Amino acid sequence: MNQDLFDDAILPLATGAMLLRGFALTAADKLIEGIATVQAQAGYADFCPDACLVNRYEPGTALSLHQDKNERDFTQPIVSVSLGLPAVFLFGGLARSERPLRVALHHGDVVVWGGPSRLRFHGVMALAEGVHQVTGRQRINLTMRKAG
Ligand code: MD6
Ligand code: FE
Repeated sequence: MNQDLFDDAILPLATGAMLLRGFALTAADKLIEGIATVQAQAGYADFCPDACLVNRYEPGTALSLHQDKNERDFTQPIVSVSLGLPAVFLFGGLARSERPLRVALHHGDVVVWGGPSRLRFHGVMALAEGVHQVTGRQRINLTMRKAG
């Protein structure tokens, strides 16, 4: 692999936090297929101690600034995969008042935040209208974290 291209695809956001541009691109089709399969299986969450949340956004939908802090284990990072329509990710500080970075996320992008960044506030701005060739009129976000 071309090392320069590889380096360019890793964008640090803060200590312990980075954007891995396009890292899930080659797996995207299989992920979308897998999400559909898993969501058709009732009760799956009951057997999933290490949580993977699937969130779907339509144009106009936003996610306000929040911390992912319902888990018992903060030693492991959050891994977030974006699929479908682009979005502007808000990546803030440890206090809600800290002005967040605005990061454009596209199909196949992965954001990781852990260590000193694990409890940073983050959110998603209202999705712009659009149609994606794979997901249609939606963005799918996979959020993975160690739950218990
Ligand atoms: C995102 N998602 O959609 C970020 N957090 O890019 C989240 O921050 C998130 O989707 C907790 C639970 C579900 C989520
Ligand atoms: Fe979150």
